[in-house]
Amino acid sequence: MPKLEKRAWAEPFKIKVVEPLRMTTREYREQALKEAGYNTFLLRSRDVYIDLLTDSGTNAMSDNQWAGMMLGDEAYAGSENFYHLEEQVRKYYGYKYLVPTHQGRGAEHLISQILIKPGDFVPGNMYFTTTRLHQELAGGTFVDVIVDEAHDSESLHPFKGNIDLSKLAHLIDRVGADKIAYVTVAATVNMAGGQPISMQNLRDVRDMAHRLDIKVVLDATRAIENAYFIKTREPGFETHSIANILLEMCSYSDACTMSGKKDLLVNIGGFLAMNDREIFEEARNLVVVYEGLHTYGGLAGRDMEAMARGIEEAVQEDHIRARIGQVEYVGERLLSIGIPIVVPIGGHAVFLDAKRFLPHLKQLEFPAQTLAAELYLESGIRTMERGIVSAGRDSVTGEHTFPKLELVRLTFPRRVYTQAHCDVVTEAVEAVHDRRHDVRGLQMVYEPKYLRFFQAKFERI
Ligand code: PM9
Repeated sequence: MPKLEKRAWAEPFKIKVVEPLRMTTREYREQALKEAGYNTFLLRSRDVYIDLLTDSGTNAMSDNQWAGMMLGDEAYAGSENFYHLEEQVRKYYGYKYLVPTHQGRGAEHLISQILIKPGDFVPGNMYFTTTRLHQELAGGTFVDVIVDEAHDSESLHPFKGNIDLSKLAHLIDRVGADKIAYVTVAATVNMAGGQPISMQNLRDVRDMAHRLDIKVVLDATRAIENAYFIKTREPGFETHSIANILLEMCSYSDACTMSGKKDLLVNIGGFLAMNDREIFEEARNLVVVYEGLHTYGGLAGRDMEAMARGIEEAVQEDHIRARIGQVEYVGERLLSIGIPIVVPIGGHAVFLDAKRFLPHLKQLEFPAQTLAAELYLESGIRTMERGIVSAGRDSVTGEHTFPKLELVRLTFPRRVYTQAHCDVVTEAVEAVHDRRHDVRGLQMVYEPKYLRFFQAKFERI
């Protein structure tokens, strides 16, 4: 008798509340897509069947988190939930000081304003859209110092999020250490395909930066997913707990920006955390201008409570194994039918390689934007472009930047979709792949000034 395949990543929860999904016809979707200017960000959520746009704020909270929402202390100042969150951040991330923000970009705004002077450089392991924009708005120039393998969707390097130390050293030599505002280190690297950074690399970056008195700021948005990859891929960490790996990762940085909407299993929330008292004083002062008082930073007490509880759930081994296991399941199924995706499979998403999927389209015909639109048309599944539209224009020349990676992200919200949904997704991708030669590209007909991917509009060529 043939043996059943083992399902080691089965979900460590059962479902208590459900939300109905709406299916639509192809004709309906054709119209909806046209009205949305072929931009999946402009679709109405009610017109989407399986929503893989993002894992940001789309997670299912646990009964324990919902119970915590009822304990929201909505005092303007000194909310109990702030102190709980502060205690949890100290325990699991290890930083001394906490400033809550409404979401990750609130924290990016504060740290950029505090540490960047006009003319400074900010090296990092590949740009992220909101992070880079805040660095530029503060007068800085982002410089990508990630390893070359990160730009190659077929490289099997286990830590494609690593910083190339020689690129970093070269930049410091060229501009001088006093012109480096800080090193920004993302774990995992979203735009590279959810790829992790190794502990050894984090240690080396910290050593190089600290020798020259340069600060390291970690983007800890998906650091718990990164910790899972360190545990499963980096020799010596097999028996360490996710919580301990996370603490060690954070110990190699001076501060972190955090979007709690990802790892921390909430629908809204973020924070800036740091060890330096002076930076804390400035952040605490600035947060009242942009976000809210330093004990709520734009969040309700109940949101802080949900995030405090979410931290503890997020570091559980069975949770993280199931979360990444689901993404791997989809990625492996797609690989088995010859679909070009970024390998190794990332933590939060499977990334289709639109350049190899639609090789007949030029980059200015927006292959990834086109593929995301086609997937929606085919199946009602919503995904996100991560290619030339997301990369935007050069802040100095105003020209398009042409990223090597032209990707469509199938992003999995945590604890939301079932394995049957995963199978529907792979079938939909296969159906578009079967008719890929007939797919025509797009032209951009409206382009907003900032973060154009959110609101740009397109027409079929
Ligand atoms: N990431 C995502 O879908 C949501 C917005 S798309 C621009 O992947 C990192 C690594 C992120 C991130 C958001 C933020 C900003 C910072 N760093 O969205 O402001 O992936 O909470 O976080 C999105 P907020």
